[in-house]
Parts: sequence; structure tokens; C-alpha cells
Amino acid sequence: MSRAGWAGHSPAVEVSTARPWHTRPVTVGLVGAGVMGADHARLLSGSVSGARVGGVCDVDEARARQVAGATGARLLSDPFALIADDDIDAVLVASSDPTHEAYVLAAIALGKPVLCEKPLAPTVDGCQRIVDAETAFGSRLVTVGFMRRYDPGYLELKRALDDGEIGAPLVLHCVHRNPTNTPGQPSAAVITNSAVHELDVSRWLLGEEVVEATVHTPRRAAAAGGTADPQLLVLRTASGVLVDVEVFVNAGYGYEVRCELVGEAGTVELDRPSATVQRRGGVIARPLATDWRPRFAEAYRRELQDWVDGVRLAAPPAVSPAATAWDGFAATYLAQACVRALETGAPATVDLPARPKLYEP
Ligand code: ISE
Repeated sequence: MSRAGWAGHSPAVEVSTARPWHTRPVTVGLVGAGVMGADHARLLSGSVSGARVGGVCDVDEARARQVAGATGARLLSDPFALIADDDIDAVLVASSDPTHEAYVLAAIALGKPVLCEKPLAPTVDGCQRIVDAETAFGSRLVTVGFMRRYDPGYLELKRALDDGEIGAPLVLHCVHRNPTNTPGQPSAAVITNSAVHELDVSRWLLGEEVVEATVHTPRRAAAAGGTADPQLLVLRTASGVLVDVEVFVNAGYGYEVRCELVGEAGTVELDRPSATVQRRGGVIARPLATDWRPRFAEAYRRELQDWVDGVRLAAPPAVSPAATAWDGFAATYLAQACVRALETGAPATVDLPARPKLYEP
């Protein structure tokens, strides 16, 4: 039997995939057992149905061993052997950003579905090679971990816009704050590592491309230790919507993501950062998450469940918000334009190449 491929096309490569999905769960090979890899492994084994972690590897063997032990998975030392292992049906890449490309390409070459943490690759050329490989394979295998697309709040924002409840969009206001970040982080990484989520959200929510990007920087926060932080990104879309993104990765007080969409007939914004309100010490307070994992816990769970369901069906679920390899390419392309704008202080034109047919809706 040959793998049907996620887009229902006939893949150019014949791959043997006799999978008794009804009798056993999808077996996932995890490449990278750091903060995100460990979290995905925990969700796959405890909160997602129809999947198990079958093998784990990491450059740091001790942490791979820990994740393997906690999930009952095998410990492997060679990531390429793990990807090629007959027992492994699908691959989850959560290793360091520069290593993503090689692992994703290895999975594509074997016709195995792969969920890759963002960014798909840190360079436009790397993303292009992945898009080319997938296009040559002839069917979609790659999903990129832009988990905000699965957040109930963001989904409700998109539904309100798509159903015409706030009229045509005019302005999208975004705020992305982390309590602290790696000391000495390059200024560009504030965009490529953090604001890249808003870049993806803008394209996904508005359903159109950004054509111009400008990046403004106020004086640097003392806590940022030399990094240009905060930054204010201003994006213009093809139809003329303006997006502003304040990204501040050394904000100190907690992890917070805000988003408000202004339309011609009303506005819609993300609500509560927490499910509870506290009253103590003379104040009414809503606790904030300390990082993105608790804030987007439900989004990560839904993202993984959707991915596993897609692997089981050998097709992405009909109404999946999942980011494709093309979305990963577009996000990195846009991020690089923003980095140019940051470095030059001038607006950068974003002339995204035409989307290959494979990625048409
Ligand atoms: C981190 O790498 C993430 O991906 C988080 O989602 C984001 O909010 C954070 O700013 C990044 O550093």
C-alpha cells in the first residue's frame, strides 16, 4: 500500500505504509527533548488520543533519557536512525532551530508526516529547500508548530472576522511580552523567535499577505542588556490593513499576549489571560502565565490532536488551521524582511514569491 499523502495527491515516491491504525496508536519519533520536546512528549502520552511516543533522541542524552523514561519510549542516539526506524510512523521535530531543516527533509524523503516546531528553518533558503522537497514528493507531509492558530481565543477572533461580525478589517493591534529572555540575545532574534508568531497570526487571521514592514525601536530597556528590546513592528497588508506589534521580551512582570482586531463595524479582542480572578491585598487580579506553555496549553494540546488525527486519516482534517510548510516559508520570509527593516531603519518591501499549487486551499 502506498501512502496517500495529506493533500490526497499521488506522491511521486512510493512508500510502504501498511498501518493498522485501528489496532494501535500512531507511533511518534521525537527529535529534541528540550523544553518544547519534553512538553510535547508529555501531552502526546497523557492528553492526546491515538498516539504514543515510540522513540526519543537529543544531543543531550540525559534529557532524552528522562523523556524516554517518562513516556515509555526507546532512547536512540542517531536522529536520522530514529526518523527512518520502521516502528516510527510520524516525526516531531523540536530540536534547535538550525537543525530543523535536515530532519524535516529526512522525514519527507521517507514519506513520513512531520510536525516541526517553529521556525520551519531560520533561513529563507532552508525553508525553500523544504518546500521544494515536499512539492517534489507531491503531497503535504509537513506541519509547522504555529500553535496560536489552535488557541480558542484566536479561533474566536477569526470566526468573528470571517462571519462578518465586525465588518471589514482595518487595524490589528498585537502585544507580545515575555518576562525575561536569554541575556545577549541578538536583536534580530526578538523578531525571528518571538514576533514571528504575530507574523504568522497576521497572515492567518487576515487571510492575506503583508507587503511592507517597518520596525521602530524606542530606547532599550535596561533589563535587555544591549538587545534592541522592545521593538514596534508596523506591517501593511496587500489590501491596506495595518498591523502593529509591540514585542518586549524582557518585560519582567509576566508572559502576556494581546490581540485586538478593529473592523469597520466593531472590534474583537482576546479576553482573559486566566480562568480565575483573585481578590487579595486590596486588589483584584488575574494571574498571568510565566511563559507560553501554560498560556497556550490548550492550543498545544489541540495542535497535537489535530496532527495525530491527520496522520491517522492520512489527510489533514477538513477544517484544520494547521500551518503548512508554505506558511513556515512565508513566516521566515516576512521575519527576514522585518530584520532588514530593523537594521536599516527603513521600510522593507515584502515580495513573497507565488504560492506553489500544492499549498492552494
Ligand atoms: C518562544 O520561543 C516561543 O515560541 C513562544 O511561543 C514565544 O511566545 C516566545 O516569545 C518565544 O521566545
